[in-house]
Amino acid sequence: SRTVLTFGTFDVFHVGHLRILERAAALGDRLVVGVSADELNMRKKGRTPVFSQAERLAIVKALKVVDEVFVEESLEQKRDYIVEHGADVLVMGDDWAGKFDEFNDVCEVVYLARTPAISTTAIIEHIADL
Ligand code: C2G
Repeated sequence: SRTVLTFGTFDVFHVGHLRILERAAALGDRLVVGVSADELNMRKKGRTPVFSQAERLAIVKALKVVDEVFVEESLEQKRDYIVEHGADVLVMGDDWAGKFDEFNDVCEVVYLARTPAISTTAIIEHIADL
């Protein structure tokens, strides 16, 4: 059986998030998702997510296409996470294209196209402008 692993913040969960998880799941038999810790998000994007890591984990975990979730504590632990979860495929959105090719020695690395015209930032701005 083929295990697929992907990572993300999944803050203010939207259809772009859903689509990438569906497409990731279709690449194997089991989908594992590393949801970034609040603390990692501060470092990555310079702001606290709207939804806490416990809330973001609960949402992602409840999805039909997701088999397992864990907290991604740091970007530097990617290789450990891949090995630990027995991932055969690492899937990332193409905003990360090329960035994880170094893991090609332990698993297949696939970048999927992002869903156009939707993002957490755009949603936050839309709501702020209402
Ligand atoms: N995504 C997408 N289409 C969008 C928006 C997001 O396909 N319109 C994808 C991203 O490419 C990513 C996933 O949804 O693969 C989660 O997006 P983010 O929450 O923005 O996650 P990110 O900050 O890229 O986290 O270890 C790496 C990071 O934790 C990845």
